[in-house]
Amino acid sequence: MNSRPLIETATRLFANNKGLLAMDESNGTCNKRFAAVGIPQTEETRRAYRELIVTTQGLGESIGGAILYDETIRQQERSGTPFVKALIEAGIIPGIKVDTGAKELAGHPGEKVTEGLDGLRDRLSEYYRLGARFAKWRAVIAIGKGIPSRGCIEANAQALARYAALCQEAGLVPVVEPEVLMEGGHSLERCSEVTEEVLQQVFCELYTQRVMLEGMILKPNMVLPGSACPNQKAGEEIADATVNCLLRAVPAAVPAVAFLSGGQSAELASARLNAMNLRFKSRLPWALAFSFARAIQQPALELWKGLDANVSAAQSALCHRARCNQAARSGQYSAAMEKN
Ligand code: 5MM
Repeated sequence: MNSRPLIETATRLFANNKGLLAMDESNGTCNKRFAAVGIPQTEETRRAYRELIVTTQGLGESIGGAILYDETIRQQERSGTPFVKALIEAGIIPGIKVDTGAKELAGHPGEKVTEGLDGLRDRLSEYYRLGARFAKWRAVIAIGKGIPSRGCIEANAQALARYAALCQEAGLVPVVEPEVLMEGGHSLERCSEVTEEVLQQVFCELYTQRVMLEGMILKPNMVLPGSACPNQKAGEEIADATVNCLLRAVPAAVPAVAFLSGGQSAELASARLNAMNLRFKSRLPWALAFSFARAIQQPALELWKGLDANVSAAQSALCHRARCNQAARSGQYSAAMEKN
């Protein structure tokens, strides 16, 4: 394994307070998001929407990498320019989601394990040839009565580590995403306890599978009360719980932690990331960044509505959210940014 290009890619992704844009929704997820705002669900509308994103002027000033889906990495602009080329010219490194989805975990009702290891070595080398320089795999952990089980945590952590080792062998930086879901009535403390246990198991497996920590990215959830928990918390409490949990579980050799947004509103996700950097930045061993999908894209998607006439307004909204999150990386985001 040649470590230098991996370390260089991991560094470039987050230079100048940039972060990642997750635009890797599988067709099912993308169609669901389109249906919710009345956009027809076809290959052409998915292509047109992704063209809107990759042609957004100035996006590369705040986005260092974009995570694509298998359909998207092979698509082109109407003019014939491949999306990968457009991203590279905008200064954005192309990435690719390589898991094949979370499936029911046998013997564990209500729990899932992410699949996609079969044939992964060959798929990774194809994605490298297509221009990807980093990859992503998401494991999903639910909190509920008696769950998560050790079986679920261990199966997902081992798959994440095997994926990460294969990525590094292929010259791709692995983004390791163990997502503890927000859904449920659990408390902030319960989310913290589960997130810490999951992260510790993930790093134990990454170590066992000989993954080079300097050449990977962690994409965790923020530590939050469940979405149905009556006791919601202020941004400072969430910042403290999240950073303290990460400090206990994430080795200092990891270059960056890039959060998923998980269904938080765009503004809350920015404000919480900002609070973490404001309160802790000088004391952290890793960059605290973002790898949001909904918290960057949702306002743009709602404005676009599938119409050419709305492309420019949607692109402005996309750029705005990317800039807000870039500001949050240095504790410079404020509610006033939303008014301008
Ligand atoms: C958790 O989802 C990831 C981050 O998105 P949010 O910031 O919206 O939480 C995202 O990369 C995710 O993996 C895709 O959007 C959805 O992927 P699937 O495979 O479910 O279509």
